[in-house]
Amino acid sequence: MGVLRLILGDQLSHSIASLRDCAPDRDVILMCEVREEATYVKHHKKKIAFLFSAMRHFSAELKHKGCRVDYIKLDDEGNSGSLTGEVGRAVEQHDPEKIVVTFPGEYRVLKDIHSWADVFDAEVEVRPDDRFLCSPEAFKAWAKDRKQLRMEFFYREMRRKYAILMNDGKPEGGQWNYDADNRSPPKAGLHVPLPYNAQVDCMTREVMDLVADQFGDHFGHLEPFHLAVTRDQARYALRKFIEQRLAHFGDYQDAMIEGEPWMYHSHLSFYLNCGLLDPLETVGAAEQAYHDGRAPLNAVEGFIRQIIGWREYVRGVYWLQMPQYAQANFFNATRQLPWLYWGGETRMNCLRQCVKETEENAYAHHIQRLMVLGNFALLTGIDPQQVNEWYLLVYADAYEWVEMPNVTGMTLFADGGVVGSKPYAAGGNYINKMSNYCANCSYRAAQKNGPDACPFNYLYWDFLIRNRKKLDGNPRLSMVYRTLSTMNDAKIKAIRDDARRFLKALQESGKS
Ligand code: FAD
Ligand code: DLZ
Ligand code: SF4
Repeated sequence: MGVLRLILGDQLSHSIASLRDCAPDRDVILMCEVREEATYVKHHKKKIAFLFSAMRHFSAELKHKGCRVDYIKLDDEGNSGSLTGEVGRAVEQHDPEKIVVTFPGEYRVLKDIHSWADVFDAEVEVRPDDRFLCSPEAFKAWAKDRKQLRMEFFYREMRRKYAILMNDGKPEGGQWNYDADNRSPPKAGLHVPLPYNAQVDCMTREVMDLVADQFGDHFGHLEPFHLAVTRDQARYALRKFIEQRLAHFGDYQDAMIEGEPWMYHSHLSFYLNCGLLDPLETVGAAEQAYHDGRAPLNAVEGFIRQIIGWREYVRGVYWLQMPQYAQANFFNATRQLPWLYWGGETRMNCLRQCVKETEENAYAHHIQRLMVLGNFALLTGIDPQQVNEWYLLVYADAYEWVEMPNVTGMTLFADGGVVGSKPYAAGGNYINKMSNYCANCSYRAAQKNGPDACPFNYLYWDFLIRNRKKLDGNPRLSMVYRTLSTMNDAKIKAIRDDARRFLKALQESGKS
């Protein structure tokens, strides 16, 4: 036999490097549903159903093109339950001249792949994942000798290199970044378009039954299932985003409305991250909408920055910092993840809404992840490893390369400032301004202390007091520490007492 080509669940791209020179008459493509990948963290039921269904559809497309695919279903007899086990069975069955695989999205999988040459006594070729615009090596070269890895400068290089939104070597419109025009609070009566809603076909239904049967104790709802599972469907979702949402993407990027989980976001991360959509085709569609006059520059630039800026940047940080990044804990935070992250009762309406939507959709938008769920974890000092595990399993777009820098770096500042120049800590005022959650909350957003005060208010100052030694030299926090130093002893005592009382009750309400 020829070559054994392994395609992982987040490598569902027909143009992926490991398929490029495939000889249909000699090579075997291996795809496998394995228990280990579904349970090394107990992924949300909808995430497993999404990936298994997308994998099965992709395998059917490959077969339709004439490729030979060994597709191992989760409940197939003999399924060993792990990627290494399945590669081993395929090597035994086919005796390939070599194994080809594309660079994976998680360090733990890369380690396994690197062991295969010895384990199977076979040549293993790991090809670069050139679906990304910046390789780990190129990022390392960019990062070398820089004191700070600021995303904005990285982003400008990507714009120049790929000639995106550029005009005669200058940024379109004269500025690199239009965030000053973005991020309005939600307006009353805003009409948010309905999200893309895929039809559930027989293949997806079969997978949903399998997931209900095998992973019934995992977090999250399977129904309703709304995600695209083929490239054609994902491209349709992209078109719908461009037509219906992109124009307002910038304006309401940070806004949160109760009962509106989707807002004007694209909901394309599911497809970008598993390979159904290509980043360049996605930003190309947005840029075209700008040139056609269908979306303003602030929206289009903001959207493109998320994809060629943040998305590429966090991947670069992940591969630059691993494996020690997984242990980062700048604040030595040790609190257990509270039960409320699993849907446990809480009086805090913002957290209740964001957890409920996460449970239903395996999705929450960026500001819900960062400024509600993440801000709470930061201020209450939850153990970063537990926070990472939660984010990795609850979101259908989560793979470690993208999840970890967003959690450890951007949200928890557990890396001490690799990603962010200061922690994204905020009191209730921010959530009150950017959402309507506070109107339905039993706490009072404007109240600073006492049993009815919004917990974010005193937890914010308590966090700054507790971590003063680590933070007060940070120039970006000098204003807040100056404000803190004007507070009298009684005020400080009220903050500390409220925080202690709240954290004790949180602890007693049960842990994960
Ligand atoms: P949009 O708001 O429409 O943005 C467009 C695209 O830009 C996204 O699809 C995504 O590909 C990219 N993007 C935007 N922000 C980021 C970012 N910070 N990092 C990387 N890509 C970005 N994103 C994931 O894809 N997987 C994760 O596991 C993940 N975990 C996160 C955890 C935390 C704590 C935070 C704060 C952010 C996380 N993000 C993650 C980033 C971001 O929240 C999601 O990409 C976004 O919410 C996905 O929804 P969307 O497709 O509607 O995004
Ligand atoms: C997330 C996931 C799940 C739930 N199941 C599988 C699987 O059964 N088979 C597979 O090849 N990939 C799966 N994945 C995606 C992998 O975990 C992903 O490829 C690695 O995390 C590397 O990014
Ligand atoms: Fe959240 Fe505080 Fe507003 Fe309640 S008052 S919704 S806890 S920010």
